[in-house]
Amino acid sequence: MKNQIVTRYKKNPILTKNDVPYPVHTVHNAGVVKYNGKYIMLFRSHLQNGRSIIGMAQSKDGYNFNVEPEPFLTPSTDAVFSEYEKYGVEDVRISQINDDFLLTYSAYSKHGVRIGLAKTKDFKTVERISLITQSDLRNVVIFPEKINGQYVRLDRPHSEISKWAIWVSYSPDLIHWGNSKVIIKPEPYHWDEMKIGPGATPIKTDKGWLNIYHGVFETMAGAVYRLGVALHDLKDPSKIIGVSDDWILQPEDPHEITGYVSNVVFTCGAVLEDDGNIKIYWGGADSVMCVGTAKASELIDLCINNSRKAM
Ligand code: BMA
Repeated sequence: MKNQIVTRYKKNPILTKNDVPYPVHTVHNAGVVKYNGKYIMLFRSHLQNGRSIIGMAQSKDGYNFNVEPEPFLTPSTDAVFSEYEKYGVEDVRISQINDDFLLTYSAYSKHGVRIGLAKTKDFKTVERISLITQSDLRNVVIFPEKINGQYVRLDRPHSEISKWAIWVSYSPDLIHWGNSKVIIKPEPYHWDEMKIGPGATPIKTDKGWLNIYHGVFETMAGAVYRLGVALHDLKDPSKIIGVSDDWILQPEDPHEITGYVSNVVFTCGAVLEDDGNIKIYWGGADSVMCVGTAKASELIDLCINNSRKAM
């Protein structure tokens, strides 16, 4: 077993608050996608009131990003959405289906946290579609194609009687979701024993959908957020082919260990390149953005040959 599955980019962090031309305190938990030969990053930033907005950065090589002068998504003023976004918008995931880029984000308000769905074709204008969950759910990630004629998403509901786990739901139209079921649960006395949640938008490979997720372990010094990987059946993503027993990334660099929230690596986006490498993007300590690469084949191998039980 290789000790380092993810090779960190030597010049991490790749984006910090100092790169943002408007006042923010953090840059983290970004969804990333390739569009028109460029990498588009939608990152979260804390404002000085502690609430979050979403900014956009672009890059030609996936490592050097330039931030747009204005934020990309801020709490809505439209009546339908504003009631549920007053405390901020967070942690965007991007899924391309045909010409549409679907954006799922956490919408916070005094009513709890829900998931908003928005759509863009060009990353210039963005249209909100619907709030697609009640409270409390976070970390909703839509698969980047319809499967068996349906949209499919990974969910992470909150529960008081069960450890927070990864679920799946289906929709005919992106608005109405159902047939939900739990598919991966935290493993007791394990690096992800406290809670798990979907991370990056699932990546299609010939062996299955790669799901790079986050798992949390509670220590005497607080929670540690790490990344793990699971492989889902291509035709039925509710079927888990395997879940790597080992994490693939843990906080190790100084900007992952110390920051707004210490000991956190948290992903919302990864990009598969033509050479079989995956660029994984993660927020370090809820403060900065980092990137590293992993071979798709090695992640698949971990899921198949080093698997723990999914449930
Ligand atoms: C989770 C979310 C993430 C964050 C993580 C670590 O509950 O709020 O956005 O990165 O905690 O603080």
